[in-house]
Amino acid sequence: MEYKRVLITAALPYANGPVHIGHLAGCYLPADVYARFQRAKKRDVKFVCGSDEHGVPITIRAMKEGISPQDVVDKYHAIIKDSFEQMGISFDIYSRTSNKIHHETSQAFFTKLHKDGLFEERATEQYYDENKDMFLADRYIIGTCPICGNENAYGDQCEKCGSTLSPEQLINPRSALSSAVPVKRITKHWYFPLNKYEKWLNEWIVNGKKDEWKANVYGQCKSWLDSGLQPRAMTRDSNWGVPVPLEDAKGKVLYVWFDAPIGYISATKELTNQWSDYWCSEDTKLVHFIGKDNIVFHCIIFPSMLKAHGGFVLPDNVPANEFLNIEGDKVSTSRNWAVWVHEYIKDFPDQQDTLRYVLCANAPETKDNDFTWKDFQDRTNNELVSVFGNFVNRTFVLMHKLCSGRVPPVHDDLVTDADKAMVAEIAIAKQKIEDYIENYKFRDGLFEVIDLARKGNKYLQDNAPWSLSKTPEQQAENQKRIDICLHVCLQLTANLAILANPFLPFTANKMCRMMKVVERMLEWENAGKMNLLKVSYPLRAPELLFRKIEDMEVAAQVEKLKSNLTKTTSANVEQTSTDPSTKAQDDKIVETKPEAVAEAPIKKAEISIDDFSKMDLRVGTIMKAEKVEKADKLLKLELDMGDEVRTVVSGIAMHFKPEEIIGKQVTVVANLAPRKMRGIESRGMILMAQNPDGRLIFVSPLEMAAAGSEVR
Ligand code: B3M
Ligand code: ZN
Repeated sequence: MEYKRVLITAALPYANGPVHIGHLAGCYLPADVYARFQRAKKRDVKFVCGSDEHGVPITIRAMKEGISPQDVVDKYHAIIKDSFEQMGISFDIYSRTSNKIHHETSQAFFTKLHKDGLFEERATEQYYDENKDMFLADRYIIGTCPICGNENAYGDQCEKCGSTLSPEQLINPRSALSSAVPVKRITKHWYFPLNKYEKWLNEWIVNGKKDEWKANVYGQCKSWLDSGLQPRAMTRDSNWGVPVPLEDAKGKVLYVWFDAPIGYISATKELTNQWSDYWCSEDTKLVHFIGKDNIVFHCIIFPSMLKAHGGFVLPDNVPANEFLNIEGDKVSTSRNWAVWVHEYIKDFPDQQDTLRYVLCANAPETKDNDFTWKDFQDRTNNELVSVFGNFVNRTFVLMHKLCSGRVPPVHDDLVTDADKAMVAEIAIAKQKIEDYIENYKFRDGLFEVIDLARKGNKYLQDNAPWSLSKTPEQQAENQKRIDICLHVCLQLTANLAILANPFLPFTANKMCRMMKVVERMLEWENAGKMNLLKVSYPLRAPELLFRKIEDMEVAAQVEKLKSNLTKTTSANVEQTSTDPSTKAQDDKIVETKPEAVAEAPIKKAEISIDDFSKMDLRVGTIMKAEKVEKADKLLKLELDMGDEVRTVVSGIAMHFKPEEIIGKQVTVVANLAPRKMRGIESRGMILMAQNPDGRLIFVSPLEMAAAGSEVR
C-alpha cells in the first residue's frame, strides 16, 4: 500500500549516560539512513526522538553521582543531543520526557484508559524503607545472593553470578538508600490487562506481520505470546516520573515503559500542530527503530496500549537490531567498555561519515556483531579511501588536468558499449539500493554504493585517460575519448553523491560543493540521470573526502579502551535499558527437588578428529526457561543462537530454577537431530559438567561470547 506519510521513531535513550557506538549502530544510524532516504524520495516524513528521563535508571544514576535526578537528566540530555547532532542524525525533533507537553500527553492517555475502566487495581506487598519513607524498587534492595553468596546482590539480579533474582529471594535484604532493613507494606497499583490483548496480538503479529518483520523480532514476539501474557503494573511508587493523575495515587508515578513510548506522540505534538495527521490516520507508515532489548515493549505492550486507547495508527514495522560488541567483548557501561560517541567526535573531528560507514557496513542487523578498531581502519582505508574517495578524487584531478576544469561533452559517434554498460550500472544500483533500504537492509544497500564506485574505478582504469595524453599531440588526437570517459565519470560522481547521501550525508554535501550544485540535486529521483552536471560547467578543485586511519590511531584507541576499563563493583550500576524494577515480574518460581547422585564416569572408545569435527558446537544464551508441564525433570529453554532462537528441552529442572538461568551462556550441540519431548520439538542439546556429588554445572565460556559463536 502507498502511504501518505512516514512517521519514524528511534528509541528514546535513557538520559543516564552518554550514547556509545552500539546505540548508533543498533538504532539511530539505521533510522537516520531510512529517514534521509524517505526525505530524498520527497515523502512526508517526521523523524522523532528524545531523551527518556524517567524510571529507575535515572534515579540510580543520581544516587551514584550524588546529584538530583533533574541534574542527571539535564547533564546527559545535553550530551546525548549534541552527540546525535554532531553525527548527523537528522531528527525533526529531539525532545525530552520531562517536558510539560509529555507529562500532559501521557497523563491524558492514562486517564482515558482509566475512565474506560481498563485498569485492574491490585494491592500487593512490597519492600518499604521506613527511614526514607518510600517503597523500594528492586534495584534499591541489596542482600545476599541465595545462589553464590555475594553479599551485594540486587533485588533483581546478582552481578557476580548473573542470576536473575526477585527481592524475596535475597537473604538479609537491606535498603540501598539507607541500609535499613526494609519492611513489607501493602501498596496499590494499576495493572494493564495485557492478557486481554493476547488474541488480538496473535491475530495482528502471528497471522499478520510475520513475513515482513525481521526474524529476531518476530521470534521474540512469538515466544512471549506462546508463553501467555499477564497483566502488568503501569504505575510505580516513586517521586521521580510522571505523577499518576488520580486522587488516590499520592507518591505514585507512571511506569517508565508506560510513559516513554507515549513520548513519541508528545514529541510529534511538540513538533507540529498537525501531529494527529501522523498519529491518527491509517495512511501513515509508522516505523519504530529500536535495539533488541526493547522488542517486547514496542511490539506487544505499546501496541496494546494504542489499541486500548483507540484512534492511533499501529507500527507497520519494528526493525530491531541486535547488539554490537567491542573488540570481542560485550559493551558494558559500568565497566566502561564502550566507545563513546562524544569522545569519538573529539578524537576524530570531521570524520563522522567514516564512523557512519563502518557502523553501517558492520551493523548487527541479524546477529550480534563485533566492532574492532582494526576493522574500522581496514574498512576506512580499503573501502572509503581506496574505492570511493579515490574514484571521486581521480575523476576531479583528471578533469582539471585534461578538460580544463569543465564538464566535457559526449561525442556520440565515439561512445562504446563499455561506456553504455557503465551508465546502465547506475540505474541498476539505484534500484537495488532503494529496495534494500525500503526493506531495512542497510548493509546491503551501502555495499551497492561502494560497489558502484568500484565499477567506476575499473571503468576509469580500463579507459586510462592519462595514457591517452602523454604528449600534447597525443592528447589532441584522443581528446574526444578522454571527454567521454570523464563525462561519464563526472555524472557517475554526481550519482554517487545521491546514492551515498542517506548513508554519508557529510560526504554528499562536500561533493555538492565540489560540483557546485545545490543540495536539491540529491533528491532520489535524480539518480540514474546522466545530465546532472551540465556540459562546460566549471567545477571546483577536489576536496579530500576521507582520510586514512593510521596504525598509531588504532593502537591509541585500543589502549584507551583498555585503560578505561574499570572493574565492576557493587557500586557500579549497569546502564540497563530495560527497566530493572520489573525484570522478575514475569518469571515463575519453581520448587527444586533434591539432586540425584552421579554415576561413575564411563570411559568411551577413542575417536578421531574427524569424528569430533562432525559436531557443530555453539554458544547459546538462555533467553527464556520454563518448566515443562507434567515433567519434573524437564526445562524448556529458548536459546539465542545469534541468527536464530532455538527451543531446547533439557533435563535439568531438578537442578536449576528457571529464573536463575536466564542470561547464562551455554554450549549447545547445534546439529543434533531434532526430537520431540512431551510434544515439544527440541533442537539441540546443552552440555553440562557433573560434579561427583551430582551437581550440574553449565559448560559456559569464561567471558561473554557472542551468541552463536562456534566452539572448537
Ligand atoms: N529508554 C530503553 C533504552 O534506552 C528505553 C527506550 C524507550 S523507547 C520508548 O534502550
Ligand atoms: Zn550470585
